[in-house]
Amino acid sequence: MKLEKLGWNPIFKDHFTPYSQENTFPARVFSIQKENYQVLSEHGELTASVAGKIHYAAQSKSDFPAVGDWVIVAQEPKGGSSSIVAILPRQSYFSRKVASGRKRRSGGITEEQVIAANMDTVFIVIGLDRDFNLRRIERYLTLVYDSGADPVIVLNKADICPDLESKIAQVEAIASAAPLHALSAKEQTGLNALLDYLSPGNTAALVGSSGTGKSTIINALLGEERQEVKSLSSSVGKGQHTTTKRELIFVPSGGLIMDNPGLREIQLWADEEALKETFREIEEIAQSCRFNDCRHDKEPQCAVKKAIEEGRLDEERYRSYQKLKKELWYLEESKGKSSRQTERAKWERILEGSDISLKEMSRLSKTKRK
Ligand SMILES: Nc1nc2c(ncn2[C@@H]2O[C@H](COP(=O)(O)OP(=O)(O)OP(=O)(O)O)[C@@H](O)[C@H]2O)c(=O)[nH]1
Ligand SMILES: [Mg+2]
Ligand SMILES: [Zn+2]
Repeated sequence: MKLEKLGWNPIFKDHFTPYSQENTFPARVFSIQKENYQVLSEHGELTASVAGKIHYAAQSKSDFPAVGDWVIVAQEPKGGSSSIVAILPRQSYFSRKVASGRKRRSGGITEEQVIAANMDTVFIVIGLDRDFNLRRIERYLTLVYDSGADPVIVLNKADICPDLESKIAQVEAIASAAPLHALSAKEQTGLNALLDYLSPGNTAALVGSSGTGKSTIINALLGEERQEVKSLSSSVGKGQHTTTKRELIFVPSGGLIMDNPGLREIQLWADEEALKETFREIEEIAQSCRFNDCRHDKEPQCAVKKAIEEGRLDEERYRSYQKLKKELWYLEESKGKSSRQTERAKWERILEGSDISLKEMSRLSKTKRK
């Protein structure tokens, strides 16, 4: 198998150079099951585990390999075990916020979880049924802009949508910069538009709520029932995920596509820049506010408020923007808190068995700083 077919490019090659030695080769992560990483390389498919040094250095979930990652595999001679010793820098990655750690219920440690790495395109799959929701599209768009991959909006289930034109217009009004395709995976219409993003060496991921038809789209592209699909379309919204595994799949056009379990309430993990991309027209309007730091609340001569009054800006959209912005501020705050918690845990580990207590250590380091 040629590495280029798996998405290998000169940038990855550069990153690989320092690792190049006997029994070490680059491979791409295709799927993950518990501790087992299914990878593909020039030597074909194999199962690898993660080397101890990755475990040791990991500060968060995002430091472990994700589906789509290019990794360095070291193989013991004569068919011995294989382990992943490094992850090559990601060229894009789609992630979400997760809470983990002992105090999970009360928020726990805020961590980033990488769902898909090194994607060229992320298809945001929205069902043209009860799933249809402009605010959800904005949330996904922000995450995809943040990932570095190109967002493409896919409106599925066109066959059961009585007002397709109106739905398309509504989406175009809030996401004019992203390509938009309406299709029916069930009736296999409109799917060809997706092939443009799936030529050899290209990788795309499907994201969206459960039941929007991600797996049905894959089956239609493959022309076979490879992925399990929810049996009743009426079960949409029941919260059960049909797909439970993230994995990369070759499509006949030569590209790779990644199926994902549906994400229920997807939590933002992004920078404010990504939000600005999603809401670029609001950012533009805000340029004309009298004050640079206008919060578009009660400030005089606020261009945003004026635009809403004059009907040039939809109030719902503006509220959505404010809501996501608040969420990002909150995220920044909890990131800081979590890194302090991680730091504390690290020091506890280091000081374990020594005579110095954490309190003392912290007093010492404070004195030093003065
Ligand atoms: N009417 C109609 N139903 C569809 C279409 N595509 C998918 N469905 C139905 O929607 C339901 C959910 O489809 P899945 O492909 O399992 O959805 P999914 O996004 O993979 O769901 P998860 O794996 O749970 O995330 C199934 O009953 C499909 O038959 C479509 O184009 N039109
Ligand atoms: Mg599925
Ligand atoms: Zn303003």
